[in-house]
Amino acid sequence: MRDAMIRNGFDVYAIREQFPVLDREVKGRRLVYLDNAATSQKPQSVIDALINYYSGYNANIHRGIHTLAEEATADFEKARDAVQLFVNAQTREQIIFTRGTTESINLVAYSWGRQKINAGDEIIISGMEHHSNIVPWQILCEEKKAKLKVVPVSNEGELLMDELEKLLTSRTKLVSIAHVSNALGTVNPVKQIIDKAHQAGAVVLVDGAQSTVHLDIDVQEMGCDFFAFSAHKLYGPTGVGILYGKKHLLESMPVFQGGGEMIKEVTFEKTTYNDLPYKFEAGTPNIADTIALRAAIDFMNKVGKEKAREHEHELLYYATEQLQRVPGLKIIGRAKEKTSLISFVVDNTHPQDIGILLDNQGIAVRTGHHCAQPLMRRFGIPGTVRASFAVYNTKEEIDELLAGLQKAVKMLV
Ligand code: 7TS
Repeated sequence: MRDAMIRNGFDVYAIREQFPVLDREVKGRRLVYLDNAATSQKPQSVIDALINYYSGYNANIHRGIHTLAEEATADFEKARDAVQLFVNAQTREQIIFTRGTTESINLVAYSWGRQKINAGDEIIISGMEHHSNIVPWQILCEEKKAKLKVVPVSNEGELLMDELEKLLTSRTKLVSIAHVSNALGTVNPVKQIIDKAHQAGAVVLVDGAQSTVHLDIDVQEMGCDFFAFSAHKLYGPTGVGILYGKKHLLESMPVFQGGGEMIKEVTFEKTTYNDLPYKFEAGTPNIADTIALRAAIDFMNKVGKEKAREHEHELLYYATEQLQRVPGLKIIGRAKEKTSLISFVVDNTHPQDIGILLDNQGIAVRTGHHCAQPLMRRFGIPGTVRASFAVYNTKEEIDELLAGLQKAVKMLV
């Protein structure tokens, strides 16, 4: 088994050594961390980047002329360049740092949405959205008397594309859709969705919170108007998000928050605003964590997305096969295209009880509605148990999950 996970220059055990937390014990057992869709663990290089910043050149950026401020500013802006390359944005000005995917989506809803959405307009989302891609649009629609429409989900957990076509009208101003579902793992056909939405004259926001770590992201090829994601799901720190936008859209959008950095000149009579991207980055940003995001991108580039994906797919297929051996287990979400995530329920058990019994064996999974309550309602369940795999997970860990589950189910049923 060990040899099966080392090949083509990919060595999962060497990767694991870069993640100090994977060595710890939980409840007397070595940690098996399978909650990567919530947040991934961080490699030593990311932790070092944080320590180096705070111990070597902590300073506020863009303002100071002293050496520390110059060093911090240079590294902060290098992170922007790294993100630009990582998602293949046309220019660095189109990369805006936020606090997370949630804030990126809210920025678009507040700024673009308040300017462009009027009474009677329509916004389309899907039935598998995270609450972060539902609630900001609901707030906007309520305020503007616009209509929120939802693309339904099939029993397999795929979007019903024919229904999308029926929902698109000349009143559709925005389609905001998850690239990958956090609760099912479904990879949505975003390129097709974007083409159809553009034909109808709508703008498209892609929520890349779950896709960016697994798939190659090329925002130009994808053609999306906005793309939002979070550093903490990409082996980077919490508290940093990214919003990519097409330049003409970002330029025409009103400011989001007011404060320092986002201005050119302030008088009591009138304020003029800064250029992109600073126009949308009010106040002191999360300097340390943004700098450390670059280390996370370096880590992913070194591993190679293609190799990571191959490994994660192997884990997905292995886990899908192995988990069927648990009596009464039903996988929720059987899309043809999935990332390395399995959601499931087990007859006559509650997901939370399974989660607790797994934690007692050192196995970390997510249980509950995964901030996708409408999707859970669609499947008629209160929630699921979700095991999500990262580049450092192994087949041995899936074996431990299987054994842990069999034990838990025996105790509960
Ligand atoms: N969109 C999707 C598809 C997500 O999976 C998440 C977080 C968000 C948006 C919000 O990202 P944030 O970084 O701003 O919080 N998803 C999860 C999850 O599945 N479990 O915990 C957080």
